[in-house]
Amino acid sequence: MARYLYMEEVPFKPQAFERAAESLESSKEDVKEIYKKGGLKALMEIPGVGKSIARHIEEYIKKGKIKDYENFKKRMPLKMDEMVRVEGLGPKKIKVLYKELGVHDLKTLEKAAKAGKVAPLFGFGETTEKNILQGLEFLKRDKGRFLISEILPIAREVKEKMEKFKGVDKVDIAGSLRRGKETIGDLDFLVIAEDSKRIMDFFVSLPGVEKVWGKGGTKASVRMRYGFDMDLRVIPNKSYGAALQYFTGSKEHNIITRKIAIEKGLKLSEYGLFHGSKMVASHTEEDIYKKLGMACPPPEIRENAGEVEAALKNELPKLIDLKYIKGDLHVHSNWQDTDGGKDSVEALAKYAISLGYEYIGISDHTKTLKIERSLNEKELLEQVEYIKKLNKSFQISNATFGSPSGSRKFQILAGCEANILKDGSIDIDDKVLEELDYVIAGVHSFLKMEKAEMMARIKKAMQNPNVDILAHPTGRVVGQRDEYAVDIDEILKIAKDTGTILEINSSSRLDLRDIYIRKAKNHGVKMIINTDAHKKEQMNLMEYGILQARRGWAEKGDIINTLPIEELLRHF
Ligand code: DGT
Ligand code: CA
Ligand code: CA
Repeated sequence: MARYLYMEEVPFKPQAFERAAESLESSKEDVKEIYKKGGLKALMEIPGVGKSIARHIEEYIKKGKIKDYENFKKRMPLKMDEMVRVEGLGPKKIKVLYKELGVHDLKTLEKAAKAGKVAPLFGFGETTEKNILQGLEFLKRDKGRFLISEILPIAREVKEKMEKFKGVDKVDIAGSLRRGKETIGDLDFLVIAEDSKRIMDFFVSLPGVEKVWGKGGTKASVRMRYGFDMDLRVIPNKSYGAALQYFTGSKEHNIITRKIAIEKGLKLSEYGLFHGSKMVASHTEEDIYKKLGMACPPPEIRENAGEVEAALKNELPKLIDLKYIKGDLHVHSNWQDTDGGKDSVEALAKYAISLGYEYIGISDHTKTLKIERSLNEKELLEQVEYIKKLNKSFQISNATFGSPSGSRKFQILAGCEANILKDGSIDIDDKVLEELDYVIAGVHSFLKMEKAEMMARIKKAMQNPNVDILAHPTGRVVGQRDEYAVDIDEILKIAKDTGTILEINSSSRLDLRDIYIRKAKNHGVKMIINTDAHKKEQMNLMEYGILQARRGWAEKGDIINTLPIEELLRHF
């Protein structure tokens, strides 16, 4: 709704709606319940919800729609939601496109841009037009796949609902989600249930199901209202392992495991591993792999990229796990944004403690970043002092952790996420950088440089002795934006030479791809898994960085935020 209001130039801020929406999304209690219990008054107690927004919520709960919103939409026939997905297009630009050219969806946008009508508009130009066309191409290529962090929470909810359903013994999510892929085509559920008809009826009537593609004896398929499909298969207990192995995939991994079975005079299918008509293994995945003469590869590496060879030699990697992570070093605080959108250093530290971490690093943006408010030298030094004091204060240092050498105190580290300027210099004075516990540097501007120029720029930054971590090294954002023109092999070489740590960014960037992580590991380049959280709950994104790292065969020793604080600090 905020986006539509923006278009209308209403006298109040659309941010008010965005804030309210965020607060509703992160609320543990269902808003309907809040309303049922306490009415309008209770709604107004939700942070960011005033009288007018509370009324809108009330109207929505009662009628399922909001009249003002419907009216806005009627007056503004714009497909805003799809248009803002084009990289670089925000409500302001979309408004100009609409007013000047009548552009109202991706189709009309493409037509206008291809006809060269966008460039002459005030505030647009050739570059913007080219970027819009590139953004459109990107959207087309990526169509039909969903970011893992959008899908996993919904998948878990569905799984839990089915697990609670009477007569259901077991539910698993197979397919690409089990393999932790960064994007997911569809969800594949496997269940063991007494009565397959009943669980299938339940499945096709789950909340969010928009369409039923099919429902047979043991298989059902639906479209969810978010746009993705879900398959359900009811599996007999005795072939569960075989089915899980088959439907986890990948297809390429399945092809090679079947080939190995054939070499042994066996036949592997989704029903089991057979010798002639005799089933020799099927109950668990481990049984099957064992009978094939190999260790069971973790789902994340089942891509036929060497895992089968390693499993046959019993040389599978011991993959990194969330439980080894001791802290998050890429977290933004309200020092860079006093608007109330972000959390205080204290709140972030407490949240980190609740996650079982031993340290957290605060890394606010620095001065030249225009999109977000950011810190200059003076403010950074103030923050260092502030964090020093906080570390001494009772509240946080109260948290201690068992370690071989006795108990340890939780610690907040003072860092920053500085900008790598066009010429490769850092936008903060080296004297100030030296005062920080660590420095993350990243490219945030001039993203479209030629490769040679971009590499010289990144190299110079990595060679700065004060730069410890290269943030989001390739700049890719899943589903939104391609990498900058970088040479990953060269980055790895520079990282090795300079001791720069590469970041696995767990947000929707996930730009250090699985193959790059594996290369880094093989080069002996150290990595760190960070969330880039802009509020405390986003520290939970760590899970996605872990999955990505696992897909890249990373082990505990490759990831520096598994280290206790003293050893971690030695890297900086
Ligand atoms: P997605 O949905 O595109 O993100 O990727 P997956 O891997 O979840 O693929 P999906 O849903 O088509 O199929 C689930 C699994 O079933 C897949 O990972 C392996 C297995 N599978 C599907 N089709 C074939 C096939 O033609 N041959 C073999 N060997 N396995 C298949
Ligand atoms: Ca799938
Ligand atoms: Ca599927």
